[in-house]
Amino acid sequence: MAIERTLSIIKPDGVQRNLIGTILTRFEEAGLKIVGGRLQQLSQAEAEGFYAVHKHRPFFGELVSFMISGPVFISVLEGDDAIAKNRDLMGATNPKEAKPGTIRADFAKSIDANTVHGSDAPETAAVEIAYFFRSIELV
Ligand code: IDP
Ligand code: MG
Repeated sequence: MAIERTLSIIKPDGVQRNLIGTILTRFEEAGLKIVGGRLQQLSQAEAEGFYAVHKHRPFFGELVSFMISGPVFISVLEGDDAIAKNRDLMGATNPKEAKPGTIRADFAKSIDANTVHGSDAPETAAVEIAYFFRSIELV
């Protein structure tokens, strides 16, 4: 297995419900190291840029409004197979379909307010990490 880095976002519903510590603990207990992170209130332009791949999808407007509805906690996770491992910890996009014990099954209220974002492939991880962090901000 390769050491990878992936971008995680604890979405506004997770931050608002004081779940930052609980969620970061799940990452750390699964062997993922937090190599950078901060709280941020995204602007509309920042959220639109981040989700640009979805800009033609019918839910784009709702997704962006939700992502700017409150602060998010953005972090970079590092470890063996970090991209897939984080996606496994997150669970399916729709919390109704997420496996028991995953973050989305345990905490998410709906497909919009689904508590966490995680990069889905090495290429998207590289782009998403560079969108939010300079290399000197990661240890
Ligand atoms: P992912 O977050 O599991 O990678 P994506 O398909 O990349 O899922 O979608 C990005 C985000 O857009 C999802 O996390 C979810 O919040 C939102 N989303 C996806 N599909 C729908 C939908 O059908 N209705 C409303 N929001 C959606
Ligand atoms: Mg995605």
